[in-house]
Amino acid sequence: MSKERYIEAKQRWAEKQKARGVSARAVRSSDRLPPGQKLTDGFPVLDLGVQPEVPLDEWTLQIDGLVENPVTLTWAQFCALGQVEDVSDFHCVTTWSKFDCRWGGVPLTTLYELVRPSQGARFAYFSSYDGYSTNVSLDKCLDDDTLVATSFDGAPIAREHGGPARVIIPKLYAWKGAKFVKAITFLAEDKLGFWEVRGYSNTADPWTEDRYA
Ligand SMILES: Nc1nc2c(c(=O)[nH]1)N[C@H]1C(S)=C(S)[C@@H](COP(=O)(O)O)O[C@H]1N2
Ligand SMILES: [Mo]
Repeated sequence: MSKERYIEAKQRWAEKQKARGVSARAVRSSDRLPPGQKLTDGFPVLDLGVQPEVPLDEWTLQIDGLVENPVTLTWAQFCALGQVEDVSDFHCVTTWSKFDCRWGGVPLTTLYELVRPSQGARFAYFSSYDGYSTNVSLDKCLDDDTLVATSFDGAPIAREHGGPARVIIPKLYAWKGAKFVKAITFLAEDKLGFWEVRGYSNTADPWTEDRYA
């Protein structure tokens, strides 16, 4: 199941690159604003009140769990992986949306390929340097627009927006994208993250206003 999703995502990515060039965004409906959302020009900051400072020479990204090849990547090793840029919309559950965010980073599919999750892996659990966590089923996040992003608008992601590296999953509400990401764990069974244990929806689909469980 996940393997198929992964291959499909890689195919969509290749088609997108071929058709539109590196920084073009996916085709989407003409009505881009999900129900109940308001468009913002700014970029609000939402976090737990802690913006951890992680020096690049101390930063690592651990990818483990139900995988054949667990890794702990240094910043240099992470940056040596193929970087892409993708433009996507950002929808926060508190009802603001921001269009055309230009993120650069490493596709989740690349990391998936690197660690080789076993057949039984169906969920990803993301942990962050500020103690945050969130969980997503691989069916929803193994997509061509899911990135572990290190740049925004061509510049390193500011600490307040989750630098050095944050997860972007554009098709879900933004709380599913871990800022200050520290680890990605592939799991057979779902495990709820920080907001998910506090009543937020586990599936987080902006188009069906799937906000709270
Ligand atoms: N590590 C971490 N990641 C996080 C959060 C957080 O508190 N800590 N908040 C989430 C929420 S609710 C949203 S809307 C987005 C906000 O990202 P921004 O501050 O860049 O707008 O980050 C998500 N990722
Ligand atoms: Mo949010």
